[in-house]
Amino acid sequence: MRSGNCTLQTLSNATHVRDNPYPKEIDAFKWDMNFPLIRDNSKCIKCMRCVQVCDHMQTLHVWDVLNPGPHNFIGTRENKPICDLNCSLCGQCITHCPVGALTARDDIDKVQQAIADPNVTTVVQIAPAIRTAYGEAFGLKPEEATVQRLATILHHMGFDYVFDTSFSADLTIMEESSEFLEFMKTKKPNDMPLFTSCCPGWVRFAKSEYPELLGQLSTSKSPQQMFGAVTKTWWAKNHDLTPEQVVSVSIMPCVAKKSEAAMPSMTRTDGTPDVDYVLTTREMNRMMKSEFIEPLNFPESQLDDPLGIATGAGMIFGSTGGVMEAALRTGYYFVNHEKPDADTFKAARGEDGLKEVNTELNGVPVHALVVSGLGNTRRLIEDLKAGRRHADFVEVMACPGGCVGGGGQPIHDGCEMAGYRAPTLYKLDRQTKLRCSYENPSIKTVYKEYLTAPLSPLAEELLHTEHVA
Ligand code: HC0
Ligand code: SF4
Repeated sequence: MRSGNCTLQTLSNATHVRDNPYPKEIDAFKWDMNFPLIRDNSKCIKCMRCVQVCDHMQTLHVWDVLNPGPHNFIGTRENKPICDLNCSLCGQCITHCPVGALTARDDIDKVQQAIADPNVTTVVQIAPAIRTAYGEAFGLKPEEATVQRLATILHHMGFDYVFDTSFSADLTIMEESSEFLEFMKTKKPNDMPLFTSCCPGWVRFAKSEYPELLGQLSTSKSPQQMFGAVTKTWWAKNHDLTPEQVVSVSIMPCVAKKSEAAMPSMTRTDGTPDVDYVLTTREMNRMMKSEFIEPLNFPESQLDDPLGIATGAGMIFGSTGGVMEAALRTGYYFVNHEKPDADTFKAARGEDGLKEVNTELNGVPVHALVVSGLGNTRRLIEDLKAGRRHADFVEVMACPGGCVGGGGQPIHDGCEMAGYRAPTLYKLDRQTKLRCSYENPSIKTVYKEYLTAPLSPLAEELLHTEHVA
């Protein structure tokens, strides 16, 4: 999987090492191949990067040195099955591994089978952070790796409809901004804040580390899941399709999104998931390479209507601070009934691990915080609990820099890429005519034809969830 992008392979080639003279290490335990994160110890060179990243950056201690002595190896803490540990599935160990010892579960076959099945309609959603990164594996410049070019490629690969997760990011904002304004009506000054919940790495972290805070997490589903729910109901009905005839695929920069899609709370009453398969950016790139696709040979085309229409607010979701900025833009409109200057809340931008946005909504001061990286998140929560900090609304992203630096993104060994990718999203936001989620014409249609209004009974049923440990 990492052939051609493996530091050890590069060094071995340079030093003419062709064979491995050592016997293949026998795995100390059988890995659960259904888990979204896979470890192959036979490829591990014991560099300890996964241990360092998980311990120091994410403060989760999932990996450890086992069997101290000449036969030591890196494994899970206390050699426990990975699914029994508190792994957030942020995937940062994968993107920091210099070889291919850590990978994400490969779901390409299942997607290719769905594409080949004439009895189903395949729908694919493209996450905000993909538009900044997929071209890196092909040497494209950011301005060449457009989502419109990707739309043509995905159609060529056989997907029937190509849509945009940024559309449902706009939908998430409609629901989450409304939820926040309701929350502020009863919040007392020293109460804990409302936390965003669209990052499944953060939700997994909250469940294992701070279960007492789960009631503070927004009930609004993530854009990935809102997209799935709307596609298998409103959109399917409009196309004379039953939910079973639709296979919903998402392309995400994220490993944790694979587990989010499979959560029982994200399935329909008949037990089928709203999102059937999640591919990481790397998996999509492998699919493209297996079909000998040269992206620059493909022209740009528009994403399909109506779930392919997004505002700039839905696009900046892929960077730390983007969700908060988008939520405040629409929150401002909801209370003032006038369009805000889209740059009003720009204090949310930038790569810092913790940022503050102080503003006022309806004359009420609002103190919003934006945090990325789970170590930073743990420190912030400890400060909030101890009263050393105060906040009304907190955006949390598990990966440093947000999804642009996600664990499913292309790997450039030794380089942190979030700061390189995020500016593309902000550039797209500046270039987009509609920069606030409530302005999205498709969002207006879905409320008019189906959901009626944010937080309506149908919206609550389809677009909201409870977070339980
Ligand atoms: Fe993200 Fe998302 S912004 S979590 O980082 O909210 O993965 O890109 O798709 O769902 O939109 C990831 C990225 C998404 C979701 C959106 C959010
Ligand atoms: Fe996934 Fe984004 Fe959260 Fe990372 S920050 S775990 S990529 S949703």
